[in-house]
Amino acid sequence: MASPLMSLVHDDDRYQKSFQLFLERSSEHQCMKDFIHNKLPHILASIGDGKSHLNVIEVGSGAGDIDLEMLSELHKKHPEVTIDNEVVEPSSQQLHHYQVLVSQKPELNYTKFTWNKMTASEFEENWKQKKMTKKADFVHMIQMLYYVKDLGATISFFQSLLDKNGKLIITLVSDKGGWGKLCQKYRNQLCSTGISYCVTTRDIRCFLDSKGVSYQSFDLPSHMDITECFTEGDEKGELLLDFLTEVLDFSKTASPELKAGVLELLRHPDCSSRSEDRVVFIYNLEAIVIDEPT
Ligand code: CQA
Repeated sequence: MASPLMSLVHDDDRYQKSFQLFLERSSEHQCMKDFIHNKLPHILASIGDGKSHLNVIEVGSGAGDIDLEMLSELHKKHPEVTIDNEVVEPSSQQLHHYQVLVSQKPELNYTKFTWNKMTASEFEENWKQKKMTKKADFVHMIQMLYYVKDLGATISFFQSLLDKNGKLIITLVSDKGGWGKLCQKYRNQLCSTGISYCVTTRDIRCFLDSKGVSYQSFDLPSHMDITECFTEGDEKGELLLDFLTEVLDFSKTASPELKAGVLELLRHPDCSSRSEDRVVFIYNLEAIVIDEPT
């Protein structure tokens, strides 16, 4: 019997390496930044309702670069207010990067950071245990809901923390585009590791629709150069394939059939476009904005 595939998440060194290469080869951060600078200011304009202090919760902040850009837009919209920022991130390495970043920016003195080195569900547990009554004006979950067990419960909990006029922003890959196709076709083979789940914004929209929660949605087109994935034995191609499939050493551990199938899907016109001699994986991120507390 073939040995089960291991999740990339088990090997933090390799995960970080392949994630960094993914960021270099993709427009993901640029597309997030476009959203943050062009759309987010309007979304943030109505939060707070004249308060002099705002509470922010960042769930799965990672190294904090995207989070600080969002914080800076919040500050631009509400320059007079102080901000209490709860950072929730289980990786001590990522949290450390974030803390270093903050220490290099004295202009962030309008913000008090509280570092929660824990998962979203541990944060929820703590919050309930301490019977916290604090409400949040702005909660965001950027590219993190792949890693939670109970999508609906997690969204509902953070939504329940929203104050009047508060906003909850979720981003994930959309079901439209390459990542949606990969998920749809290989859910059973690639998502059996029980650490991350094949969720797309379609799952979020279905959940919110079933609860009658209204939301706004923004499409954020992105792409990724995956040319190297098609050169057998190419080190960078293998790192990118690991990120795409979230399988540790995918090229070496997947069955020949699975590997051939995934490569074929990746270069299919449904998933990628060809420009000159490059293969470019086309996908969408989607931002979902919820603005009603439960
Ligand atoms: C971050 C983390 C994960 C990302 C991302 C950014 C991701 C895609 C794009 N940007 Cl910070 N992960 C992802 C999304 C959908 C998807 C997969 C990975 O389907 C691969 N699955 C196997 C097909 C993993 C369960």
